[in-house]
Amino acid sequence: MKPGLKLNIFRILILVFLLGTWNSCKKDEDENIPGVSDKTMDQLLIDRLFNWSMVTQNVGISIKALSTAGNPLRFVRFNVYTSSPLSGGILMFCGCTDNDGLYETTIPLPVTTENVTIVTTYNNESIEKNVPVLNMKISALFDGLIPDTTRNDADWDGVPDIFDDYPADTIKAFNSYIPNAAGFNHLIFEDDWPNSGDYDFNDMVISYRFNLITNFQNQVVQVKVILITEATGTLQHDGFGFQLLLDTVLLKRVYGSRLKPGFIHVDDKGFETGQRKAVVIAFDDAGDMFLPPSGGKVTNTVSGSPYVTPDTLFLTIDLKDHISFPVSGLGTPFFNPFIFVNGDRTREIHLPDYPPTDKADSTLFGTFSDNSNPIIYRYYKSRNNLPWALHIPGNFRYPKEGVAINQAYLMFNAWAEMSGWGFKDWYQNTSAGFRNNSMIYSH
Ligand SMILES: [Ca+2]
Ligand SMILES: [Ca+2]
Ligand SMILES: [Ca+2]
Repeated sequence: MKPGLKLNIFRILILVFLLGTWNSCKKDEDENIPGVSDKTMDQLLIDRLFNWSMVTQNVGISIKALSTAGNPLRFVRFNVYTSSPLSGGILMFCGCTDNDGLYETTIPLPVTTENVTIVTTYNNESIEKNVPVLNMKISALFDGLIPDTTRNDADWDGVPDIFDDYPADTIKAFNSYIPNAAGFNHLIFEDDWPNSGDYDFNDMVISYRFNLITNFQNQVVQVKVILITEATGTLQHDGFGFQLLLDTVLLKRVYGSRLKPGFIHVDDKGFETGQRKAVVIAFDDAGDMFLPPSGGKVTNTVSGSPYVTPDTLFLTIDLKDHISFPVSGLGTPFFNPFIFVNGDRTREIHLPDYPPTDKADSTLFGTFSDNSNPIIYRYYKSRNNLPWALHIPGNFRYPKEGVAINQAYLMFNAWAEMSGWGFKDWYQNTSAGFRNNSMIYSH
């Protein structure tokens, strides 16, 4: 253990102790908690290898369906919910069993998720199990199911009508959602790269929900995205796009991008030209669709300034006919997202340790505050190992204009200095001591 790290852990333990003492005597106060690290972003001691992604993990799901006789049952549908649907749980993933009676897939979940609820409805009987997430795995056995041979399957895809979200479409069978059928994940950006900015992470605030549409084999055939631009706390005009892991040869078409003529060049399928992997530019200028309120310079980051309704974009990506991928083969949404800054397509800003696309100007790496080194796959991290973008699951309330994220979220420093192993809920915990609400944007 490095002496610095040891000292850090010691400091954090003291902080935790102080905070605990404070909380026990002053429960309702949520501001000015003594003992919370008041370091500025640049003072943080961040491990060089920390990639800031310790908020979600890919969890393997394995569900088995057996008959009363102990035989595997095919085409049994399972729904995976955030918690019991009887008490407000929301659908995340669903699919059906194969010849071995298995439904297996991969689902990105917040690292704070401890349980999910799995439900099957079989022979009009609904069976529900609450299942823990253990070592990035979810396993469940549903046995004693009575085989039912009377079910209709109008589109002949093998998935009975009662289980088929698309009962008249042979290609499609199920809707699975990230993060779930009602929620959104967040991407937040600083746009001064390669200079360090003010770390308010509101220069571009995007929330999104994916629908991964799968077939009778639980393989993805179509991807739908709801993409909401919530705030642009910047004077620059930025665009947003993402790189898929896939070659465009495997893709049929993308619909829904909002591009003005003459800036972004796309092929007849809608993907950006000159890219080795498929790149979708969702919009080329947030300023075009999301104007600041009259007299204002930034949108939805200054409390008291008129609120602008967030812009919503619907994207659809069709895979080529007869091409499908397991969820894990597609990669984890939002795959490799990025913004590009102020009408300069070559100035891309990605999540830490995610590579640029072929359009990026790589001569900017290692300049100003940036400390990227493509040779060791180190990207978009500063000399102090700080990021320019963060991916945050679920609802997230971003800081006000000019307020660094660690002034709004008081356990951010501890989380970051512990490389994500402590205070994993820094962004979602509303208990006393976790956030300073006066530093968070509201309208
Ligand atoms: Ca069917
Ligand atoms: Ca179908
Ligand atoms: Ca800002």
